[in-house]
Amino acid sequence: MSFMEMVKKRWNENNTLVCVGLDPDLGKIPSKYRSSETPLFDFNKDIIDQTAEYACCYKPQIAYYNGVGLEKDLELTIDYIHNNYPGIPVILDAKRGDIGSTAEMYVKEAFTRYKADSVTVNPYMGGDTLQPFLNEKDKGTIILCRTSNPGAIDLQDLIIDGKPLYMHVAKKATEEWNKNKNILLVVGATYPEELAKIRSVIGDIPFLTPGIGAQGGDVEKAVTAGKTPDGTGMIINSSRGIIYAENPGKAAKELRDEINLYR
Ligand code: NUP
Repeated sequence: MSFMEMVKKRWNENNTLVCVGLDPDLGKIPSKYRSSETPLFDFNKDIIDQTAEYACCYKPQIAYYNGVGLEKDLELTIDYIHNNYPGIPVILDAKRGDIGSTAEMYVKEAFTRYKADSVTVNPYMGGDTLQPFLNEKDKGTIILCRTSNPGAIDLQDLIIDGKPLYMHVAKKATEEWNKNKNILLVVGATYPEELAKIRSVIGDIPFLTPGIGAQGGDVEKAVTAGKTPDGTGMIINSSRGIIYAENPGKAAKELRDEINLYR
């Protein structure tokens, strides 16, 4: 089954748009995990077992693993999800993007080495650098469009030919790059007006929407602005807000329920 089909099945059968971000920081996880040889995996395993029922996707950010030399923990985490919760797809958040021959290696990294179902990419270098990802028909290519951080305005909002740069990204993604129907767009929950503006030109292309929880995005505003007419179309991520909650399962359930109020 393709990434897109897996996500749709999860939205509909499990009635959840929640993406659990697996961004464990060695300095922040409980000390009982730190003596293990695979501390991040052990921590993630407990988070996954508590949140699986409420998750439509998991999203590990690669820097939390390779930044500290614990790539093995990332491999074990993705294997664990596939083996124990085969209906839940994994998004590798790596924001890749480079000339075609290098992009081919990034494709190997995401889909052969880590066996992710989808990967985030940066479109700044242009369409040819996205093509190796887009050629993987069954995988998701999630393109940065309007990010959740304050500095998103620095470049993404620059007006070119009467429209902000992020609208050009949305238009190209919809009209030129989506031949295999495997594109999604990153649009932050912290910018509901932009979510609505982009939704108005892209049809049903799904959003990956981070910025809920620790970054302060408003669930009601984000869902109302970003959903598709059938009340889906969004993969709404929370990382720190779930993994460091006193009860991660409860936090994931509460986020699912809050999102569902506005679908
Ligand atoms: O625009 C983006 N904003 C963002 O926070 C695009 C992203 N991929 N992210 C990622 O989402 C970020 O790298 C982190 O992995 C997650 C948000 O984490 P948190 O603020 O929910 O803890």
